[in-house]
Amino acid sequence: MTAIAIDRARLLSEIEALATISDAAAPAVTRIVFTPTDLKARAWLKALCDEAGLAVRHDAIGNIFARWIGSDPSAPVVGTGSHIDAIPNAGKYDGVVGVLGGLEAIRALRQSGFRPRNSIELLMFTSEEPTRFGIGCLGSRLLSGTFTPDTARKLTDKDGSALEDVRRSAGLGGELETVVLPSNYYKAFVELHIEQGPILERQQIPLGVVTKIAAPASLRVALEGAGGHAGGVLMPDRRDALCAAAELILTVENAARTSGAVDTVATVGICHVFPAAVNSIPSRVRLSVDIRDTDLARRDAVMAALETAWRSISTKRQVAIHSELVNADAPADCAPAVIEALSQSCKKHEQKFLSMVSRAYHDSLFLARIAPVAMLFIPCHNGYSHRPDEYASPEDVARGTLVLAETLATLSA
Ligand code: HGY
Ligand code: MN
Ligand code: MN
Repeated sequence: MTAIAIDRARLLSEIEALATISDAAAPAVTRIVFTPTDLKARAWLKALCDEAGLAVRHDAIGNIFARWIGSDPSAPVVGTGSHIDAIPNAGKYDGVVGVLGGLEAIRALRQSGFRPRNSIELLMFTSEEPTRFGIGCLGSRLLSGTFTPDTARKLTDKDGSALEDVRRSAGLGGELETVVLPSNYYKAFVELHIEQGPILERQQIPLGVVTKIAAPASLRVALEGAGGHAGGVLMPDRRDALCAAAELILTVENAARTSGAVDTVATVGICHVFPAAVNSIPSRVRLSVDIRDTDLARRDAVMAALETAWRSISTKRQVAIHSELVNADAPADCAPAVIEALSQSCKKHEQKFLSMVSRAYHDSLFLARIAPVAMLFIPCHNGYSHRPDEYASPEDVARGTLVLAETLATLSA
């Protein structure tokens, strides 16, 4: 076996090429699951995996698997991968670094003469982002059994199109019951990803070994007040849904800021106002609330405190407030053996690394339900992500890919 050599130029040109398969003008990237653009990107990726000599398949929800068959094809598989769907007005590295870096890691290992005992499999997960169907990690939730097929079949997008119809129109046959994997399918799973935070860059450390993935929760909140003429209804008579929403939004921010821990974060990312007319009192508001923490009990305590705060807003303002839980997932502890393999790979390549938590959620959060997982972070400039100026340097992308390749070799030898 010769030294592992990452073809940086090829990898970076593939990241750039994928970024052009987008529904937004560069430098933004938008690639929503099962849109024509997403299907084009999937076909492009499959062609690359075919070219690399991998055995490519997809499942009923569209997760793509590209396998390098090992000398013991029946042994549990070593997996790597991430997602290529992108939220509106996103960047070109979120998820993509883990998919194309994973592919490059496999190609570099094949080139080096390494031969795995355990098959090594690249995964591209369907719909890591919640944009279209309201919940993230759809593909990995179904793979891990975290989500039942019946629950998935109830999902519709904002146009009312059912997931079942959308996936079948995208050419995905079979039943969702066939997606779940047995718990011994993967020996280990390693996901390479940009940090989506500022810590590595601030501390000038080139790699992060993730030991824990935060617990995400999200809710939909509907507020129902009374509309009316902006001139004719006097203030004491109003039940303004947007003013109630404004107060509610500040309770979300305040709850995260005063939880006693910096690891509690909360965001209201969507606010739809009805009728949204300059001279009409808002009668209805729809909000999304995203709450996360590395500590499950603390996150749940914040959620309970918010429900109490919202009830008092509702009473005080005579505005009905209804919250619907979309997801409340447990955090994941990464597996010591995979953390160790990543740490040893960093040391072998004389790279400093930081053990850290992931505040973003990832498909690894759900793969952790059925396999030992860990993640490898590379810095992203200013921690920017989910915005067009998301940026990871060629050196950092290549370094992360090299350490990933080394780790895959260690785990599959
Ligand atoms: O929201 C997240 O943490 C992920 O980027 N979907
Ligand atoms: Mn993302
Ligand atoms: Mn991501």
